[in-house]
Amino acid sequence: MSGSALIYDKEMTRYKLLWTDPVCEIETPERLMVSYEALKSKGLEQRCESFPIREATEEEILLAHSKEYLEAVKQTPHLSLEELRTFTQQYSDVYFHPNIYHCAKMAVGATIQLVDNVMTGKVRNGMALVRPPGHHSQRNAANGFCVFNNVAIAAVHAKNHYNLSRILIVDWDIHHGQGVQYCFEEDPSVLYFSWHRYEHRSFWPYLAESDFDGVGKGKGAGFNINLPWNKVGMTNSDYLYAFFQVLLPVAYEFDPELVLICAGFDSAIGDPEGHMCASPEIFGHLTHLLMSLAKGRLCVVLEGGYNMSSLAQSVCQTVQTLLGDPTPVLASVGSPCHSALESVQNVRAVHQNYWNCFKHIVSEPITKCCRMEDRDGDENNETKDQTEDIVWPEPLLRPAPPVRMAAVVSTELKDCLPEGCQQLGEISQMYIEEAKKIRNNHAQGMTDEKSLQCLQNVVSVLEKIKNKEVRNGLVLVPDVFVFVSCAVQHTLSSYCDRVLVVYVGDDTVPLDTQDGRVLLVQICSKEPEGEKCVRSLSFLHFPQGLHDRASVMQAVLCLLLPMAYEFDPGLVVQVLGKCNSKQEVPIWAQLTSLLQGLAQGKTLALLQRGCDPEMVNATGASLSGSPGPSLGPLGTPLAENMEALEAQRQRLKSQWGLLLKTGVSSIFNDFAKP
Ligand code: Q9C
Ligand code: ZN
Repeated sequence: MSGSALIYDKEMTRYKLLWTDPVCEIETPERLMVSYEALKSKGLEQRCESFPIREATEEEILLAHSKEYLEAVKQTPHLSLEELRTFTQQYSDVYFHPNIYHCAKMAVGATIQLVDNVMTGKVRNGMALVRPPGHHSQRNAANGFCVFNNVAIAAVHAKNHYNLSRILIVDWDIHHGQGVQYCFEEDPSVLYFSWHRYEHRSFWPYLAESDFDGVGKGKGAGFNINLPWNKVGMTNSDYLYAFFQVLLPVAYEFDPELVLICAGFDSAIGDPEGHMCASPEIFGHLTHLLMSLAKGRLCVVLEGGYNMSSLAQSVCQTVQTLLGDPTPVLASVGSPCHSALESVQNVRAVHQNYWNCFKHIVSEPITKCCRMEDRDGDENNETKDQTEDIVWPEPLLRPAPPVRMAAVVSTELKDCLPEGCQQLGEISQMYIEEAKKIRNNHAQGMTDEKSLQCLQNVVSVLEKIKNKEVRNGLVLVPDVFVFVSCAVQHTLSSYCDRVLVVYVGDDTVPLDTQDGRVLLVQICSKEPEGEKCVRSLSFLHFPQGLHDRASVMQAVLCLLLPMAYEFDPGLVVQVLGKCNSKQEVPIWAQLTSLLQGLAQGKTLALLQRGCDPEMVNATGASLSGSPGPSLGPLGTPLAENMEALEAQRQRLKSQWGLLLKTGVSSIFNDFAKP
């Protein structure tokens, strides 16, 4: 199963604001036109599957709205201009038009079509480009440019129609989707995550329930996660920090069967509403990080986004990632700002009773305070023009190498590899010479012909990656340690500034990490001898073993990925020793998929010859772009493992901004006075 759907119909551009209203003037037909045109001009639209669009039925609309409200909206096509204005006035920040009811039915229909095509396996994922947006609309009310709640309706539809019991909704729009929150606040089968500009309740829609302590009600307590941004100007680092330290740990623990995104791009740079500073490329990464959940079933649905170039670029970044192209380059990822650290810590603390992944947090009761330095004042008075003057570099193209993966495995294992995987043929004389040179410099002990041949294969794969002929490589080698150092040395001397090595296993990896160009992260169950932590070497150590998936995922999401993103390698080398058990296959596969977000997806996997064929299979599948297998809902991580991880974080945090924590007074508060 593969392929991405793009659901769009020009009809949804056929309504607009008919009178003067400075609040609503940003919501224009152009928003949809520029998004769609950008997808076409970048050749992305042509690569997606298109499906005919339909209006939602009344029955479907009633899944999230009252009969009275539907009947009222149904009358709007027949109202005069004056009557429309009056009708509009009963709601906040929204306008009506004679054709908006028709468009709103199409927006819901498009979203349901997307969900149906994903759920029935016609495509793996997709995006619906719709207007009007949906996440502010409520059972009885239009609100914030929204008429019907597209995503909420589609979630209820998916629950009913496919008997789903766990749906994740990620709302990365810069406004709080209070309509979605209200719809599911008592429902534990729909986990709603929203980040939003809040500024201590001084930003629209000014609701107390948008704060971090809005956790859901009754049975749904814990299944609503609000991350308020109390300052404008949040960056890529803040967004990634929120994903690594809040959303992803919870999402993996929840183990959704379907992921829906309320994809507003008013959270990107240049937006007159959001005033944030995250680049369009970040949406490529946010999308990628969600693509390994729910077997890849991911439905992206447009919400806001009011700067035409920022919006169009962000939509393209999102769709290109859905299609599986290499993830974009991100400029300088580092420490989140203090306000973001504080918000994140508050959310984690308030959710510690609901989520195992936050259980280990020791914190004092949270007190809401409005920090004086957070009151910057004038930002809200900035005009639209000022934000439109902001400039940023246009995202670079993300060309995909013609071959996604090249592999060198023994004949018996060939069947383990996915289709389309290139088998390495003749090795050019140049690489044979190069391999000899490397052996002479780094592996004098390697004397047998077979090993030298294998080294030629590794060199050949690395050269193909360098020349952009191939994106990933997988090689089975006789001795991972000898080959990992050869591979790293060759890469550093020929084309990369930095290499990330991820090793799963207990033995000591003989790698020279002194010059800071190699970051070695070792996932192990035995406490390593000697130095436990220098900048370029870190041990994620699990004294109670790697079978404790909850702890391992926590380490991957909250430690490994943050360090890796900050390190920003030019190549990832994944190394797997022999002694790994079948049990670890799903974790390794997930890790492999997630690491595809680094180094524009360039990975060399070195597997010890004789390792489990299922490992070869899973690695090949993940490197080819298959979503990792589900890990099942994660249980409680073992205390001793978590303590070891926290100790490691304490050692590492001075070097990696994305590992910092603060906000509450606790023994883990990195900013507490000694
Ligand atoms: N600064 C969506 O993004 N408030 N709706 C405007 C003027 C309305 C946003 C206030 C914002 C609604 C889908
Ligand atoms: Zn918005």
